[in-house]
Amino acid sequence: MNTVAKFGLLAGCLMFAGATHALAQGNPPSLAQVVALDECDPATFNAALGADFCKNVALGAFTTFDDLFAEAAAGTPDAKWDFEPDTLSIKKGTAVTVVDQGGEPHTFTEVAQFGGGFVEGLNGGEPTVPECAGGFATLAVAKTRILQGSHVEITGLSKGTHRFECCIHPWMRVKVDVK
Ligand SMILES: [Cu+2]
Repeated sequence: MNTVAKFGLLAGCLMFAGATHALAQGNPPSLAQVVALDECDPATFNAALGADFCKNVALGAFTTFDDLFAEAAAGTPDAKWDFEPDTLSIKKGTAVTVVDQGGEPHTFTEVAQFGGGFVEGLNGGEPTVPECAGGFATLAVAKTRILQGSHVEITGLSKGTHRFECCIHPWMRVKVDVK
């Protein structure tokens, strides 16, 4: 490639970068998505927790009910239970939508500090955080529940750092920085 061609390519890249930047400034994103994932094994979860608790289409990627507890107790909670992404940086006014693409229910509960949820056997020894205490018998916790295939939208987040975790699987955590 000769020098003129190189320069042309560079200029094109710079113009493209400039255009992208302008677009980003003109249209700030109004919605940021978080996905909740799990790979619960329908056979063993439903045997333990009741019919239709786990509606996952696991396609071989499943974790059994007993294994999930064993992994959590060993301090290596199952990474297939996950909120993605783990951190979000958004502008004030942006809504956060959380979609449960897993097979079982989760919660998206704002907590002051990360810690254990309300299922002691999944806490890996961490004490239950106050925001999860009482489980679904507590209205405030039940309101943060997300069922399989549904989503919740979090709006009105103030500037600063917000922490959300699942009160059932407390290693599912998201930090949202609002600027
Ligand atoms: Cu969960």
